[in-house]
Amino acid sequence: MGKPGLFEDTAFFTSVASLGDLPASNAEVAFAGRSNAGKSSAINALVRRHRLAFVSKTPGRTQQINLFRLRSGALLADLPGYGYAAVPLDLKRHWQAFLTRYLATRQALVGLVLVVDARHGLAELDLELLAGFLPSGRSVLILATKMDKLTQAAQRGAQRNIERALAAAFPAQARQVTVVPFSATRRIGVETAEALIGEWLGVDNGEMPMRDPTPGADRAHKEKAPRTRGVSRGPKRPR
Ligand SMILES: Nc1nc2c(ncn2[C@@H]2O[C@H](COP(=O)(O)OP(=O)(O)O)[C@@H](O)[C@H]2O)c(=O)[nH]1
Ligand SMILES: [Mg+2]
Repeated sequence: MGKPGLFEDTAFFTSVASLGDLPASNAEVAFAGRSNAGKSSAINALVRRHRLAFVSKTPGRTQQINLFRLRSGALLADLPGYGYAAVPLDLKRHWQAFLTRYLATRQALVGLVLVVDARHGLAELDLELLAGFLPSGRSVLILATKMDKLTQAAQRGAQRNIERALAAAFPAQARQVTVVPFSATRRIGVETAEALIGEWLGVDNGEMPMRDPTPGADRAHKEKAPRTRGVSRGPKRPR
């Protein structure tokens, strides 16, 4: 005990509804997934706060990027959910295009956390998102969440289904993707997810790029870019 955790003291930072309003960032981890998959709940479980990210009773509501700031200065981005049936088609297209552009242009992005309801597995839109992101060479963590709703045997089956679908769709990029069984309510997979995200953010060696290479990223905002500080004592990953 006594080691400050990666997500300790995480605080709400800002919300943006357009990409031009994104703040400067040195390192960012984005949470994407279908509407209602459990993105906000996963963030809350990781940061050990009940209501930091807004958990919605009405699916399809989050239509902005909510950003949270870690003690290290890195940002977590809670992205708008996709695929909710009741959202009008042109609005759906708008948000899909928005996500695609965010993933393609956000230089600070070190990795993508894709939150998937383990009972449903990977949906077409999840595969499309991965197809757009994996060629960048960056890492993906798939949180197969709501595992608490499945029996032990069904949990193993759900994970296997996701891994098989990945291997079939992206045979050359399998090494970029890690599937972790997860539950926000039962706190399954929280430590594994934290260790992996910590690795992406370089908290094990305290190294992190200090400048945002995004063109014009510091133009719109007066805020000082978040800086790393005291992040060298993150949890070591078992090898
Ligand atoms: N049983 C269970 N319910 C969950 C879990 N994660 C999220 N939920 C529920 O699923 C619904 C959608 O969660 P939310 O985090 O708002 O999803 P988001 O739209 O992806 O951000 C809410 O009713 C949550 O309480 C989980 O791990 N287990
Ligand atoms: Mg949400």
